[in-house]
Amino acid sequence: MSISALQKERAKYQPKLPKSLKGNVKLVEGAKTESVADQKEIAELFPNTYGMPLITFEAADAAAEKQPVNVGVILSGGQAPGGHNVISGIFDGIKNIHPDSKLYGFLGGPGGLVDHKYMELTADIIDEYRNTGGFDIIGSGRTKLEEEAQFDKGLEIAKDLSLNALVIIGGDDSNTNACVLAEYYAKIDSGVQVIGCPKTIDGDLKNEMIETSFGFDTATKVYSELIGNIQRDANSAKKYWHFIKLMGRSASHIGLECALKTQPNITLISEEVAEKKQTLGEVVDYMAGIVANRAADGNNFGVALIPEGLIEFIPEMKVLISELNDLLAEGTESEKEFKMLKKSHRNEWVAGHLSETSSSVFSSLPSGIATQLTLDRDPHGNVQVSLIETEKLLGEMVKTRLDEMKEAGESAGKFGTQYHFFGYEGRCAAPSNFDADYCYSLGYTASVLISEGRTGYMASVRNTTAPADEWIAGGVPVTMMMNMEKRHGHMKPVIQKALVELEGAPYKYFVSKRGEWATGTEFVYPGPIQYFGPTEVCDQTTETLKLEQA
Ligand code: FBP
Repeated sequence: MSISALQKERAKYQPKLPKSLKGNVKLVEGAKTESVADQKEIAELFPNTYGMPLITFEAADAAAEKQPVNVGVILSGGQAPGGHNVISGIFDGIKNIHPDSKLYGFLGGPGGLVDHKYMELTADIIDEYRNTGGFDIIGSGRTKLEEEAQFDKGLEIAKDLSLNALVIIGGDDSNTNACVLAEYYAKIDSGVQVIGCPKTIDGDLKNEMIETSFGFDTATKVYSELIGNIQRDANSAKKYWHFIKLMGRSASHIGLECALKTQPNITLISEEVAEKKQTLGEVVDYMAGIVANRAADGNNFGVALIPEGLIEFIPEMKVLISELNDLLAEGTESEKEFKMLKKSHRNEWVAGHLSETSSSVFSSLPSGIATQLTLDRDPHGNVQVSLIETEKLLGEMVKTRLDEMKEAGESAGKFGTQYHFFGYEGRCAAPSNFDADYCYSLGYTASVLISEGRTGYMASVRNTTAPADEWIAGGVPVTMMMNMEKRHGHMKPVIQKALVELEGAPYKYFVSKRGEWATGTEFVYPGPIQYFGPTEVCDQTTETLKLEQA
């Protein structure tokens, strides 16, 4: 396989570990834990894994002799930079426990466990993937491990391979399922432990004990580089407004972090829109106001960041989407009627079959977007919100608003747009030093939790704005992060998703600055991720973490 010069050099990088993991390690039990909410229900659902103590690892003088451990690892869900380093951390960790330990990778995500598709990860294979982006070492997938039948199939292969433990590297849903699996394996006394690792570029798997999910640092650095480059282009040509949609299924952490790094003119935060119950029209008015103000100063250019999940946070759009899901549900009489219509008559028909409010929202949308809402559905028949080109929707609506303002003599500027979507280009980048170190430490921590016989824990590495040496490694019971939420009509125990906190320091700092960034041109150009060079350039963590831990 030919590799780039950077990859060759980067392979030599030795990720940093917390001091406590470098030699012999001792486990220190902390306080017993409770779930964040719904304690009674969660305790009843997880009798074997509820209430376990927090764990931290500390350096020890001597270590007891350990037996080899066999571990199976699974990558679950969307790619995030650093996954390969979690795996190399597990590998080095279990080899340090005993050279005869073995690591197996299940192929293509959780489905690999159920279908018994796996490979042994030997030293040669691991070495090829150290410090690289991507999940291609074993692949990932979105099969949900939810059914006991799947757990039993998994146990068959775990027994065949004499596995002591499974490590599931995933987001909130995958770790919720990891916890259910841990509970089931404990209940039936299977002897197989389950450990989770916090992954997702979205940054929404975090709490008191999990400071950040891995991949967020690198992905936001990649997007911020690109945003900075576009800002410089905008400030050079002075003729375009760039509307940039940023990945992140639900929460706006990515948009907020990129805004803190690059200081664009407009950044929408979905959580704020929901809190203020803003209408689509109000969001458009806010954006058009900034465009018009800049135009009045002779600045017919700018950059706007739009979070991918925005649409579902606008209350009236949420209602509209839900009405469309019902109206056009597969197999219903109304869907059949809709399909019989000429394409040119469909939007009018839909508007006539919605509630008064939804009908007026639907009719206010640019016709291409309205059509998209009625056509693109997922396998369950729901509108595919992630496919909606929100950046174009807002760009077109801002243009219409500005035309109205022009007619009323309220604005005289020009408004030329360019549209972008940044998502996939950040998910498999070579991990930053932070993610390379953090992921390797998470994997190594998982191996120690396994050798200590723990199950139902998530590997945790804290104090991450300090140098890696001072990071605190340990484990957090997954049940501690859970609450009960309604999913598909039923109450289920799930890990609480972390949205942007409107009382949090990163958001408050952003609010204190966004006025200046809107009118002035205060762009910051972060440039590409640096892997070699001065520590203040290479080892910076996210602005979000810095502000949260200040
Ligand atoms: P995870 O939550 O699984 O980490 O995935 C995050 C994400 O990258 C979202 O930001 C995005 O909406 C989604 O995955 C895209 O999914 P897909 O890779 O299936 O297109």
